[in-house]
Amino acid sequence: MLRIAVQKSGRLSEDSFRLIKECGIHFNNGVGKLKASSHNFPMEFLLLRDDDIPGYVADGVADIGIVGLNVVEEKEKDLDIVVKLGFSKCRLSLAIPRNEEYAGIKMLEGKSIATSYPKILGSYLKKNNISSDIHEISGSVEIAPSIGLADAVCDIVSSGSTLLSNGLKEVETIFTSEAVLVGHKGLGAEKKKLLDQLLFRIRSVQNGSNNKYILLNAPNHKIEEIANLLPGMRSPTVLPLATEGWSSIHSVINEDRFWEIIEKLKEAGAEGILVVPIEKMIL
Ligand code: PRT
Ligand code: ZN
Repeated sequence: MLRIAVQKSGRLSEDSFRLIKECGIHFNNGVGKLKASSHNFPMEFLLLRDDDIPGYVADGVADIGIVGLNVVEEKEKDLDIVVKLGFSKCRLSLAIPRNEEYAGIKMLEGKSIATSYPKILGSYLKKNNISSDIHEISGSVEIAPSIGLADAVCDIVSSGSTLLSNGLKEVETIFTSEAVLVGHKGLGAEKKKLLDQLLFRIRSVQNGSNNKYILLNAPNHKIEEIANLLPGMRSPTVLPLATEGWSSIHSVINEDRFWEIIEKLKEAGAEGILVVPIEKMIL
């Protein structure tokens, strides 16, 4: 049985549970329950506050966990970062009152900075040879300057609207984060095998969402030119159309180069281009 620690409710929960479901692992998490188990994969779920996840995994109470890299870094526990999950992306940034001129990081020398991330901030300041007064608070960091508690803040930013509506401006990004799968160091062979099975499924889901299935029609004399634009998993599939002299070409293209390839395909004479999402992609 592989025990996974997942945030009970908060910004990581929905995407964590979605990923587990997309991996084909079913479970029932009744309202208010702190534990759940799957009936089709040997996995047990511990539903926790995100701050507790690194500790539970480091101690081996949970074998693996899903948590923000910012929390992993701040907690300084000895863990394996198994795979980055690509959701809950955010950054930890320094911000000062909007009406103040920013003259570089040196201006924070001797100033007070409110944060919930004293360790990450402390090591950033140390690296930059700055000594500031770190004021640790657990929430609502953004109001600290307006109530006179601190000169600046160091907080998680996503869209930036919280800073803006509190009269602050972002001046330095000190850490970038996303959700990660963490693992206990030294898992036994049985658990390692289950983790490998889970990782195989996660990679298939990730490959699926990073790629699109593409179908298009082209005159036969253009097949070679078009096939060269479409590397596919091996090479594109070419099927004859009922109309003489035409074929249907099928392939897979990466999200990153999607629009660039579509433009080139059109120039090369492709018609009736269809693009379909891929649920899973086994490589
Ligand atoms: O209850 P529990 O302790 O489990 O949860 P929590 O309240 O401590 O954490 P939660 O659910 O808010 O966030 C969990 C994780 O999501 C964080 O550790 C980050 O890794 C990630 N994440 C992604 C964020 C944000 N985006 C985010 N925007 N965490 C917090 N915020 C907050 C930020 O603190 C600030 O107050 O949102 C505000 C800024 O958002 P913008 O969009 O206005 O910039
Ligand atoms: Zn938390």
